Amino acid sequence: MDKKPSQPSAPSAQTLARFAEITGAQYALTSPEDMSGYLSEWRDKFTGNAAMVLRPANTTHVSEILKLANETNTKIVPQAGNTGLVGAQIPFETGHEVVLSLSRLNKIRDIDALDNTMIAEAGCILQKVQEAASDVERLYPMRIGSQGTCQIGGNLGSNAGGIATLAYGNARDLVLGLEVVLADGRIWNGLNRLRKNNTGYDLKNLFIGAEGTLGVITAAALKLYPKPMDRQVAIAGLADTNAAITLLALARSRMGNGVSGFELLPRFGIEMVAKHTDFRDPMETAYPWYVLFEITGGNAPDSLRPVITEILEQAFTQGIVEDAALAASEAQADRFWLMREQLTEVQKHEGGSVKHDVSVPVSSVPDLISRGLKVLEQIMPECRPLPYGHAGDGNIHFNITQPEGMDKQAFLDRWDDLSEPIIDITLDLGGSISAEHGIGRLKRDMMPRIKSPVELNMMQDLKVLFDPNNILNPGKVLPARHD
Ligand code: 2HG
Ligand code: ZN
Repeated sequence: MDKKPSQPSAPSAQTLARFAEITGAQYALTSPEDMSGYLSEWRDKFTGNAAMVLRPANTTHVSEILKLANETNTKIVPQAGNTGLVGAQIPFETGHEVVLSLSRLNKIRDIDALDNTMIAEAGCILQKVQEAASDVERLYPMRIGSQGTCQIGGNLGSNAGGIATLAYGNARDLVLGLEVVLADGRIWNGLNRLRKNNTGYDLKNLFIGAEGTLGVITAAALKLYPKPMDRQVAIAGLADTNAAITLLALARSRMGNGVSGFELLPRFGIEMVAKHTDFRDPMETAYPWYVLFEITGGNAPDSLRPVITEILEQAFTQGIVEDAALAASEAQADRFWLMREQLTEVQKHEGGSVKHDVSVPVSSVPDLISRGLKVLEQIMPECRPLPYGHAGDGNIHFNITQPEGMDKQAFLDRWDDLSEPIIDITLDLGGSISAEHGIGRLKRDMMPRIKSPVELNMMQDLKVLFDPNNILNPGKVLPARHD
């Protein structure tokens, strides 16, 4: 399934020496120990080999590296924080590719609170960007579980989503301009900071979400927002998933775009986090479903407290919500969110997990979940479904944890049996098989199924135009034309 790209040969010793001259030998890694952190990702789902890992210091280095790669037909795998979930940043097993790590390009070049913009290099850790914005009383709104390690280049390359998408959009919506190195080494300085610039094709949006297959993003002009004056967070217990969608509509009718997080979790999710972390269920009674939701805005600290209280009271009176716990302090609000973030990690402790990152129209979330659960019950009654996530965006991680006591590999060998019906239901509901994680290696071979020939051909034509020698992350995102 995971076919390797056509890979003529390993780069010669002479070519590798020329790469090392560009970065300096100390930043051209070749030993297995030095390279190991770049050759697999944290879940160990994807592992590979490389001829070298290059750690350039700046855009000029990246440009020289790509120029040489293009001349010598060396395949390049761009990598930022290495937290991606579809294997785009991991080389194949051949050992012929060169990993291009952007992590040393980690400067915030500029921040302008009046313009509400920041220019950040690709290797900046997301949390550093959030903190730099906060230091000038601004908000860079992207929030994802891996924010302490993921980097801006990867966020943009994968068009990452996360928990604030429903209020602020995906990575793509947070970018005004880009600096990109093209496959032949040319540098495009497109670091536009204008809010309005209607001058032809929108090139930046080709590179965002392209997973390093069209060019290497080295810096971005990011949008900042005013820092909200207040934030209120609650966990609500619900009888079913329809109630979640009704609660979302109710919260939005009061707060509009101020609903800045709306995450759905089944009871199993709460139990799993409680089992593996020090999180304790804030409600006495157990409910089948939970929503973790946040509203932000207001004009003073705690000014939204009466609003969230009213929303919850109204929801309770209308029978939408069974019970709710309102975070009593900032620290408790952080703990509620930490519980949600840890849910990704704790799945590992329960063995194998078949993962999905699907989206459907928001109103179809209950349908997706009930149809998915029914079909899984028939295929493997003992499996432990964990459909959770960004219900406010219609984006559900319909993950399936292995049955207790089952051999992990035996469970993972059933991946396609368990996954196919979830994909079928998603497509039947007009949904997408990748809402926020991208395509990478994991979903590449599904592209012909989900894209029309016309759409796929346009993408393949663009690839040839931008990267005629196919040196940039070959074998990721797009199947070869004659596959
Ligand atoms: C999340 O929302 C991430 O926590 C990861 O997108 C989802 O573990 C997953 O499948
Ligand atoms: Zn997610």
